[in-house]
Amino acid sequence: MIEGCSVSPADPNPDVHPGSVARPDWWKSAVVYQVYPRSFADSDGDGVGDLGGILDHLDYLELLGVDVVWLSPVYRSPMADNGYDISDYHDVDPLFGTLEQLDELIAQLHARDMKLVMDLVVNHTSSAHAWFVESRSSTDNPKRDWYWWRSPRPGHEPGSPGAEPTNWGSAFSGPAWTYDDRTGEYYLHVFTPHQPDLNWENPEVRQAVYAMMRDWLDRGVDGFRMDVINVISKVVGPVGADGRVTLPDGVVGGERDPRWPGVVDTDVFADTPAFVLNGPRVHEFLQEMHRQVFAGRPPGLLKVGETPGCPVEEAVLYTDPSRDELDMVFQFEHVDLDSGPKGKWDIRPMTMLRLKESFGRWQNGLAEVGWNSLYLGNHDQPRCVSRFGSDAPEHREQSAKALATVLHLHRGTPYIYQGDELGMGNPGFTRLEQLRDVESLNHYATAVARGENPADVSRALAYKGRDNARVPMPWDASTGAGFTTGTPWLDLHPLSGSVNAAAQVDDPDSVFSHYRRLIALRHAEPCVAHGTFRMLLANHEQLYCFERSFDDTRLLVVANLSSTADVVPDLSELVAWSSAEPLIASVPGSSPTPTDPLAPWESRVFRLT
Ligand code: TEU
Repeated sequence: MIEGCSVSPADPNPDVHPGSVARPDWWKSAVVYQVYPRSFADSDGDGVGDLGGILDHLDYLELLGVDVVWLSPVYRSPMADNGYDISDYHDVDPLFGTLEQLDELIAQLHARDMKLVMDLVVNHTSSAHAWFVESRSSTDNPKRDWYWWRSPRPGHEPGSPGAEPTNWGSAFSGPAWTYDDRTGEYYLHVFTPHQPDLNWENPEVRQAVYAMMRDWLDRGVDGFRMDVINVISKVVGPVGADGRVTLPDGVVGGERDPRWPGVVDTDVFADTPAFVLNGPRVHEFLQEMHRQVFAGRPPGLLKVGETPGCPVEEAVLYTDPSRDELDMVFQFEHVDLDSGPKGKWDIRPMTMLRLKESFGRWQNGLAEVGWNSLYLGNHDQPRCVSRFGSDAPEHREQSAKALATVLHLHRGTPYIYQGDELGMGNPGFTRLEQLRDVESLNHYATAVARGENPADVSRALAYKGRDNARVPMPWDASTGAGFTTGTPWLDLHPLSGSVNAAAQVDDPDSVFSHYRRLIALRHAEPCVAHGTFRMLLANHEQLYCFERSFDDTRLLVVANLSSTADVVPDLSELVAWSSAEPLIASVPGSSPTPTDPLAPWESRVFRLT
């Protein structure tokens, strides 16, 4: 039994326990842990994390109590985007290990009542994938239409700026088309030129993807996190003179599509999201995928879709169980709250009120139908403590706990990004040379080329760049932080000496132990997974409070998401209780009541009767 918590972390999750027939919605009481393999643990000393490193740390994940591991890509890849550019879906990249090790990981996780969810990256492949190599070989190759090849814009010198078939911009800077002088045509890539988009209009493409997915399910994986899955259906125009559907131009310099304030330079390009997000056939494709891949398989699989630019009403369509599409989606609204009109790098202050407003709307929007995924961080976002909390030394730990308390007690499935359970903050990059992420480096080059002040661009990258999340996992205080015996591919976190797993796993007051308590509570208390949600004090600038109710159980969550001391929650008008049993208290040794003043970043959970 962990001090300060009435449930034992050892209690397995009844909905996930292999002994029990999995509920179709088992994932409502599950907690998912995201592993970014490059940065988790290196077992062969080459400075890059790998499957061997993950196998070496399964006891850690079991101790934490998570039910599912989401593994970011480990497939063969030229690593133009750290694996989100796949050249062979059926093999593991030697950098990460072997297929045998992956089979071992599946077996070992299953032996520990845990599941493995693979990353499915099928909006695009790598330009090194055999499909694309064939497709680009000639205009009449049978796989030509597996990708989006189009002729240069008439009246323009092929390969010259403006000759692209449409004026769409890439999400990683520059145009969304690259000229291939071998066949005199352009191919589409919403991300880098090394990530050509698959043409999902072509049924052969869809069948090839479904076959690959079935192979992985037959191999024992328990589901997929589907990369930018709401980008697979493009807005197409009428069939053109070349017998292929046309793709429409957008308005250059027009309003930026607020749904996905990526980095498309709308002064030069049209805002691509308008033509690729939640496209006309996306639901049809997902329902077909369900029929051809998941239907008839035992419950217990997870389908989570990454859906940038997905509004609440669209999320209901994706996650309504009666539509057989997805179990839940990663929506981006709260991770774009600090993006200004010029997009992701136009940094605006993140406010708790705006976070509360957004989360509250998503809780209400999917209260009856659909399901939320709950996350504050992942491999594409800066560390949540630095962005939503406070990484000031005196507040970092409590704010890490408070963010976790608030997130994990919402209605939805929580996702922990590796290192958040240790309270890791941004490392404080100061030099461009420290960065490795293609999105950040492309943005720096493009922004400086168009005259932006390099120092301003560097500041934006240091605050919001994806490398913030990709700093190697600090396992202990040794030279290589227990991550590697070699030279890490990305600098270790400057606080690895004090903020590391070894320093926390046996400390009942650590951020790690706080996460264990929250996970144990979700496993033991059905109200956490299945209860209704009611926001309280919606306009309070410091407090984030809400009530969860299920049958005759009521839970009250009270958190001070500010550095202000002695904040008193006036809940008298809103909630009635005769007794309030503290279930989670972030301040060690405290036994608070619901109306006691809260210290900076203090958080509490009560069972009300
Ligand atoms: O991310 C898609 C996506 O939305 C991100 O590009 C995001 O907008 C951006 O990084 C935030 O700045 C997925 C993967 O998670 C990401 O790692 C890949 O780079 C991308 O798709 C392409 O596969």
